Amino acid sequence: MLSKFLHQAVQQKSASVALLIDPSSQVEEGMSCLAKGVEQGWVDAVFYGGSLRTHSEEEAHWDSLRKRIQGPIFAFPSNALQVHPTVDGLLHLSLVSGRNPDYLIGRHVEAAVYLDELGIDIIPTAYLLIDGGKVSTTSYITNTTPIPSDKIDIAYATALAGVQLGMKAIYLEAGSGADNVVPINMVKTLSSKLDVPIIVGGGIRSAEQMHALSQAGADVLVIGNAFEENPFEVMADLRTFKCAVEV
Ligand code: 1GP
Repeated sequence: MLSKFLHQAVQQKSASVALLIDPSSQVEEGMSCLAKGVEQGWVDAVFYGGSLRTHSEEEAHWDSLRKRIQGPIFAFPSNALQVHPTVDGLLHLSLVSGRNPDYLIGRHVEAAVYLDELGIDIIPTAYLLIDGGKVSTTSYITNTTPIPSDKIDIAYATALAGVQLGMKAIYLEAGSGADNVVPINMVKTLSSKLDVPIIVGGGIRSAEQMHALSQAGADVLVIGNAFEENPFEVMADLRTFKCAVEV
């Protein structure tokens, strides 16, 4: 199901949108808003994951999400051992912008047999952390340095290496709650040169940013913090973004 979602995202003329739900956050008040967004087609998928979580929180959130969201839910985990067995697919992230072996391959070895037994759709994804203007949780937790936002050549070479190693998608991550989204020129360069879906997240807060990143060639936009803080405003922005595309 995740392969199909990414394939469709590439075919469409504007970016698909995924809302990132963190199991450790309080999203209950936004749940009906999210359900409506999925129903109306303003939200194309839910990504599920975060850096910090507990098992009990995950179960409660998962049950609630599954009951109320009539759309695909894909795992976007910091630890693949925490992937829920009934998820619709997994973005299996390797942090190729960093040089921490745990996040390049170590965690993947630990989770490999478990994931194989689940039999879910796994998309190997080159995860590039780009400097978003402040220290991100990902950078701190993984003890890695982001790629400077003006180093488009390094970002391109890193993503290209990921593709050469067989990765099926690129995730450009400015970091959750980033001050600056991934630079438009970086998205443009990578999307024009690489033949895999480009997923972009971190700091997206407005319909204008969605439009600019989509125009630059992003295939999927991921929005987390802004939705947690003000779900109704984000849904209004999504409606503006999607309607502008249809006109
Ligand atoms: C984080 O890219 C996602 O992994 C989303 O970032 O929370 O800033 O929207 P935000």
